[in-house]
Amino acid sequence: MIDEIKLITLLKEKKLSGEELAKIFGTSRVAVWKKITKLKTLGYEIHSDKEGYKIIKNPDKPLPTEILPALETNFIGKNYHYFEEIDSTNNYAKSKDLPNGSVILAENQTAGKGRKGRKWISSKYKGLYFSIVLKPNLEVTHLSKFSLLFPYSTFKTLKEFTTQDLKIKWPNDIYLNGKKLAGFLIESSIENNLITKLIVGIGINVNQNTFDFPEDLNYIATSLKLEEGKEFSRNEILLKLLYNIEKDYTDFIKTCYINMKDIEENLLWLGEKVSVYEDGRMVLSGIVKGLNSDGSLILQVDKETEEIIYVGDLSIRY
Ligand code: BT5
Repeated sequence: MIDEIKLITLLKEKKLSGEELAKIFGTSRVAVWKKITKLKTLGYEIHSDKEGYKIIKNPDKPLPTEILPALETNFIGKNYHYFEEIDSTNNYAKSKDLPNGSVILAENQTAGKGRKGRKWISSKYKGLYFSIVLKPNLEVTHLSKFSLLFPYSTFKTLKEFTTQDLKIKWPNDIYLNGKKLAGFLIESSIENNLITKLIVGIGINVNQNTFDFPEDLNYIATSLKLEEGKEFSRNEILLKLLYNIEKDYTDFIKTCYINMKDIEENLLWLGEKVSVYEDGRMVLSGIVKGLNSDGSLILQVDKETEEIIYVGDLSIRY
């Protein structure tokens, strides 16, 4: 058997002949040739001449062969499932009993889900669409605070890639220059007041052009490329994000603390008037005042009255 990751590591470093590779892996030259052909179909550019093979360009696809050797985490992503196409990574994660920290990523989702039956559009090879399976065994009272951790970690990570106006839209979106850049679908299992399992679905628009979105999303959605005018490495973003989420998650499990003040300072529409909707119906409007320590939103509805909005099926709009 030829270990693909080892083969790729070797061929990124130097040129090696079919014979040398066959010797290293204790296999035949035909088997080596077959593996090289497979790597080419995955998108690796491989130069070959009389002296041998050398990888000259890696695909910017979050393939296991690119992600696993570069992961700097202790458990998130170590069990990594990559699909060219799937219905929904959250559905896949739910249908299997996967270990803590498993990551399921798809290049395309045919039934990508938003909250409350809404859809998430996943243009192939353009964004990052993945789910993380976590088994925190934390008291359910921490759930709304805990749910903010993932958008917050993603926000901090994406800050490293853009200097433009990046904001957290309570409770679970990230906006760039006033348009939606990322969305989160967190599905939880609760037993005896404990959060036993979380499936954290994350969708981030990275290299989409305007025509990659359906027309009705053009005023709502954006990508890093659309705002920054250049392509980004999805692999680099994914690797940093998994690292940051693991760090924040591990800290949270120990302390149940999240820097709510920092989230508050980066809230979309802070100090502005918004309306709150439930099932598409406006139920309240007021000025966004900030966040409580449990992650609920404070709205000033009139001079004397503040209303507290809890993370649920509500959404806010400008
Ligand atoms: C969300 O729901 O924003 C949650 C999105 C979660 C997607 C990830 S991808 C991996 C994992 N597997 C899944 O099946 N899902 C998760 P919500 O807040 O309900 O927003 C949905 C709304 O966002 C839609 O009704 C559209 O208006 C808009 N939308 C859909 N696709 C979008 C996109 N690619 N970019 C920006 N906005 C989008």
